[in-house]
Amino acid sequence: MRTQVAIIGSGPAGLLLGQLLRKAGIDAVIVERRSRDYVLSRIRAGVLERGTVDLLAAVGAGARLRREGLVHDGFDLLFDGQRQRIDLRGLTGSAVTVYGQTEATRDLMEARDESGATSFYEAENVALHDIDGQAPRVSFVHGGRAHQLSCEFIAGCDGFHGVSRASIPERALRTYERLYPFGWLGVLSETPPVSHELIYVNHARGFALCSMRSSHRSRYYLQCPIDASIEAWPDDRFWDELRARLDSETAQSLVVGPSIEKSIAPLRSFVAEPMRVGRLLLAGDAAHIVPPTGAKGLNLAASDVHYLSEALIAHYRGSNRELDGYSARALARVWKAVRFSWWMTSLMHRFDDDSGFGAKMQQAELSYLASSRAAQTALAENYIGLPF
Ligand code: RFL
Ligand code: PHB
Repeated sequence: MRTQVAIIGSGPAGLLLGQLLRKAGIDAVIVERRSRDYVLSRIRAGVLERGTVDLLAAVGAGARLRREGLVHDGFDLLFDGQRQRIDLRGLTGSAVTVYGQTEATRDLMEARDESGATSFYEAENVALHDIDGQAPRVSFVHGGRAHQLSCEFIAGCDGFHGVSRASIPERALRTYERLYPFGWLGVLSETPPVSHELIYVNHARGFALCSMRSSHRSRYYLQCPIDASIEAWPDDRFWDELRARLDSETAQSLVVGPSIEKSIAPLRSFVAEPMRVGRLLLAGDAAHIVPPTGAKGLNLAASDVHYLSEALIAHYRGSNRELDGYSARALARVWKAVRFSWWMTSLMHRFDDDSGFGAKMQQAELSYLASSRAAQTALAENYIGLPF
């Protein structure tokens, strides 16, 4: 088999790239390790920046998002028992859209099906070859048969644990990492959200987040120990702990119900540089991870893929300048989101801090945020997403 761009991974990065290339008449084949249903069963991001929404619309995957996405003009920070609203619209003139990653992925898959493009799901033993040469290849086993996919470029969109970054010789990459000493325990429930906007909670018992997927479906998170197990968190314990981290008015209006999904995610910041090695181009979680506190991961995947599609389109029109500049251009935006996610994580979580100095810094910063429009504007402009 032969294609112009072999895309590894059918998450948001791979699917969006496939559609952007298709629109420009560039052929791309997707090779994904998991089944479609498995990819759609992962409950992850919920907040889309304006730029991400625009990209989805531009590739014909925006109709349902326009109908069902919830436009949020602000969110609350809850600390010291008080809610401080961050007026995204008033501070920046823009907003974010709450729409599940699962739904965006489904819309992209449907758009891809309609375009008749080739995808291989449940591909085994995916391996990359000759990424340094002029004629890279991807080999894999599908339905018991061995396949070779010859291509001109490989787009590594296979997430943090994928094969793409792992195929790059160690000496060609520099990585930067910070692990946080806690995780997020997430619950999805068929209950109305406790508030019409998101609430990020700084509490002595730990961070909490009240989010949603729709007017009847809620998503809640609790900061938990890094080694916590799901079994130790039956629903009742989760709801009791969440209530304990909310102010009394919010706690009283919390509607609880059986969890329909429950999972624990570790928190980490990670960046691999450069994002291009030979004819392999990394995008999304394959190149970088941010803690979910700033709601940036999926949105970074979208901005990477926007830059990458522009670079590949320019290449096929005869200019290589954009491909040569891809890594630097993408990383400039990535590092700003890494900084913001790290800052918001540091501001809102409980850290082991014997001296109490860290907690005092959080209180001072939160109190400054509450009193300064300039500080709120800096938070808001990062949250709605820096331009790309
Ligand atoms: P994905 O979604 O991980 O997709 C990668 C795909 O590659 C496949 N794959 C392989 N395919 C072939 N061969 C191999 N060897 C392969 N290895 C892996 C995988 O099966 C998968 O289908 O990466 P992508 O496309 O870069 O997208 C990134 C986003 O998924 C991620 O950044 C976000 O989910 C992060 N995130 C959030 N981002 C936001 O922008 N806003 C949010 O509100 C937000 N909330 C979150 C989040 C992530 C979370 N977790 C679980 C870490 C909340 C949570 C709890
Ligand atoms: C979510 O709804 O899953 C969500 C929202 C905001 C975040 C992280 C996750 O910062």
